[in-house]
Amino acid sequence: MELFDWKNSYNSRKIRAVGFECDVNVKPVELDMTSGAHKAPDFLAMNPNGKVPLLKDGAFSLWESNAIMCYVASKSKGAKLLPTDAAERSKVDQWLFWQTSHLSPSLGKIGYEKIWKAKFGLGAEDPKAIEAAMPEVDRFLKVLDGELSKRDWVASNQLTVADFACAAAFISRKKMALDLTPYKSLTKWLDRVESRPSWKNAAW
Ligand SMILES: N[C@@H](CCC(=O)N[C@@H](CS)C(=O)NCC(=O)O)C(=O)O
Repeated sequence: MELFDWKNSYNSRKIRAVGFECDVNVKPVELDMTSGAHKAPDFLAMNPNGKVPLLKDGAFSLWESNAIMCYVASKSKGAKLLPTDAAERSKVDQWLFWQTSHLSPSLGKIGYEKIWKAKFGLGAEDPKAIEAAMPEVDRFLKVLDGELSKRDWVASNQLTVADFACAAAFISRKKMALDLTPYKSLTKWLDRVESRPSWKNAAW
């Protein structure tokens, strides 16, 4: 399997971590997004969104990082990280959808101001935009922290792909000046995920 990605992409890191965790070989192929490699016709033919990550497994290709994570996990012995019981699996799906619909879009507004504007020359950071985005960030951090006060892992009592999906959203928390100290259960969980060898191996 080849994973077309970019070293700054938090979406790619979680897929590589799942590959290590599940002992599935995922070979990274780095695209230089600053030079627009993700908009080249040959890449757009595989992903018309012009976005990374993109997985190629022989003639099969797949985009959307959480779908890719589940595909990689499903290739492991016993589908590690993906519960087979319908109710447990639905809880994993619930958190995967929540991460893409709520957690990452709210954090993304801060990331845009604090990181991406400077990286792509899109103007100065706007403190008012950050202030306006914070209530939504706090709202969802509270949800995650509250659930993690009841168990060690996001979706169930065992580690699943949902932990990698949610943890990846916090990769740039220092650059975003995000203070997680009020969220005690969340920070302990983040430490549990980030101390796994799979997570460390997935770093560029
Ligand atoms: N929902 C997508 C988001 C992918 C995404 O936005 N990727 C960013 C890099 S992290 C990208 O390729 N941006 C380039 C663009 O939007 O043109 C996923 O989870 O894979």
